Amino acid sequence: MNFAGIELAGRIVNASGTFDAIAAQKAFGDALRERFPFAAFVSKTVTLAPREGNPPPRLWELGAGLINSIGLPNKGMEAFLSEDLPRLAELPVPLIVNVMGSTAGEVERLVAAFGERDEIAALELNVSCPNVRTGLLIGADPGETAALLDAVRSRTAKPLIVKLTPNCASPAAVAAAAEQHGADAVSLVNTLRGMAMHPQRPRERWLGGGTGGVSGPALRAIALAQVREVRERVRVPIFGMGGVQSGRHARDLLDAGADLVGVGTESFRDPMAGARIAAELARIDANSGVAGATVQSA
Ligand code: RRO
Repeated sequence: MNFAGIELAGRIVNASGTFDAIAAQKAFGDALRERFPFAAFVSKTVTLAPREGNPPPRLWELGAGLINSIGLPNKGMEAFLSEDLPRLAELPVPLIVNVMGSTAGEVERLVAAFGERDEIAALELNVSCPNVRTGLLIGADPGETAALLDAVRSRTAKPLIVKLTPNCASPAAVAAAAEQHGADAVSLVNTLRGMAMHPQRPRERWLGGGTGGVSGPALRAIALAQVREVRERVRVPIFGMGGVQSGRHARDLLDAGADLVGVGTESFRDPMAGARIAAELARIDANSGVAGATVQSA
């Protein structure tokens, strides 16, 4: 299948930040390359400068998912290019690099640098970040998102995928602004803001970052509704994700309007979940006579 100009062997891809392909390569060796669980690999968010991330604790388990408050720890653009890119380029699938900046100028530099690397198939713009000048969450505001795309679009010919946040009044309005200003695709949903109280200390919050992002099964119904709403507003392809744990969940997101499906939190339980879900989806499609369905072994 083709997604925004990228040729892919399947429809199941990892959600950014939920699968560390370099650590997995160390743990599983050649077996990972021979049976990579996703049809493309999306990196964790990369920023211009290195970042430490949030103080611990960074995770809280919910009955129906997880809250993370990781806070974007990463080695920064230069170290990513010199240390991580050569390893990620060895993966047997196209590479999508997720980037974030707190000004349009920062994102421009990231897009320009990554945009000229042949190892990278596409860029995902993580817009879940406040604009340091206006204080507005870029991805929560159609005008901010449009201005960001105006600044970066001409910096690369590679596909630009805008990762939408569910923490706003209308993800569909942001998607429409992204499309009108040159996005080749949109991805959704990122995590939904949440919080956990400390189990022992009254009135204290558990997470070092105060609040975090809710992922996992708790998000699935929200993802379905938002993907459907975005599908009704834009023509660009949609990379849908949120709480997918099975081929049935993936089929539901595709039926709601997604073209590609992300697996996130489920990979923490089982790193090969992507392969299982792809096989389940192929079986569901073969049994229901969906055109082009082929059953692959897991
Ligand atoms: O690093 C994080 O805490 C984080 C990011 Br950048 C994101 O986009 N979504 C999320 O749930 N966590």
